[in-house]
Amino acid sequence: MESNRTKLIQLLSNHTDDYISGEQLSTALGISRTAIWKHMNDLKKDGYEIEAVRNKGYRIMKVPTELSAASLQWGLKTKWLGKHLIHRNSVDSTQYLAHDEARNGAPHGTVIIADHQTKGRGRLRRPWHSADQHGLWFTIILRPSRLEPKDATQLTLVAAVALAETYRNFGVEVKIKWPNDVFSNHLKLTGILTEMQAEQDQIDYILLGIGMNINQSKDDFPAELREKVTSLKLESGKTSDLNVVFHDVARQIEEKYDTFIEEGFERIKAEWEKQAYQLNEWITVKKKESFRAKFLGIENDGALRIEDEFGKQSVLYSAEIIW
Ligand code: BT5
Repeated sequence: MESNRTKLIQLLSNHTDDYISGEQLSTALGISRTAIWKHMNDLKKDGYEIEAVRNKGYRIMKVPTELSAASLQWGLKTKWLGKHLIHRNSVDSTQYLAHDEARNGAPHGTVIIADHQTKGRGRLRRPWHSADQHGLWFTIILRPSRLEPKDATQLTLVAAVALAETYRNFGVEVKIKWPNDVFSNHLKLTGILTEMQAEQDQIDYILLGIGMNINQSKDDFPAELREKVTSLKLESGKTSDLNVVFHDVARQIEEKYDTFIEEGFERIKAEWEKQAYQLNEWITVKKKESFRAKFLGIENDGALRIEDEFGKQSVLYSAEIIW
C-alpha cells in the first residue's frame, strides 16, 4: 500500500543531481501534473526546498532535518519497512496509535513515529521519557505469517541486534541487556517494548516499540533518570539528524527480521550473545526471592540461561534482573 506521496519521494530522491520533469512524474505515478504540483507544495510546507525550472522539471535542493513522513521516507532504502508511515508531532504513545492502526488493517511494516510522546511507556506500564525531537520514538507493525506466538518474544532480541548495528554505524559500541535494553557504558540508550495480538496459534500482529535516545544532553532527562541513561550524542559527541539515524535503523531491522524469518533464530542468537551485557558474570535474579546467579546465555527460544551458586542451571522466561 504505497502512497503516491511515498512513490514521489522515492523518484525525487533518485534524482538529486538532475531534474525530473512533471511529465515523467505524472506518468510514473499515474496522476495529473496538477496533482504533482500539489504534492510539491505539501513537500515545501514540510521544509523541502524545491527548485522548479521550466522545460527541465523539479529538483530537491534541501531536505529538512525535522521529522515528517516525507523526510523519514526520503532516502529510506528498505524493501518493506516504513513504506507505509505515519508521523505525528505529538501522541500519547505510538503503541496506542499502532494498536488502532493495526486493528484497522495497517499492513506489515507500517511505522508509527512521533516527535514527542505524552504517555510513552515501557514494560509493565512504566513511563518512557520521550523528549520532544530529541529521540526516535516509533512502533513497527509486523504481521509475520510464519511465526508462532510462542516465538514472538525473540523479536525483541532481533531488534536489539539490529539497534546495536546502527549504533556501531554511528561510532558507538553497545551491549545488549536481556531482554530489551541497549546499553552503552553501563547506561541505557534504548528500550524495546514488544506487544502481540494473537488468537490461539495465530499471530494477528506484533508491535515492536522502540525508543532511541539520540540528541539529549544530560539536562534533557528528568533528574531521576540522569544517572542511568545516555544518548547517541552523549556517547558519540555528535548531534545526529534523526532522519538519517532512522534510515539506518529501519534497514538494519528489516535485514535482521528477514534473516530471522527465513533462517530461524540461530544466527541472531549468536550475534546477540557476542554483544550480551555481563555474559558469564554474576547477576541478581529477582523472582519471589532474590538470588545470585551466573548469566550463561540465551536459549533457542530467547529465554535466559543461568546457573546458581550450587551449579544448578535453569531457564528464565520472565524475571527482573538486577545487573
Ligand atoms: C523499555 O521498558 O525499555 C521499553 C521502552 C519502549 C519505548 C518505546 S518509544 C516508542 C514506543 N511507544 C511507547 O509508548 N513505548 C515504545 P522498560 O524495560 O520497562 O524500561 C522502562 C524504564 O526505563 C523506566 O522505568 C525508566 O527507569 C527508564 N527510562 C524511561 N525513559 C527512558 C529513556 N528515555 N531512556 C532511558 N531509560 C528510560
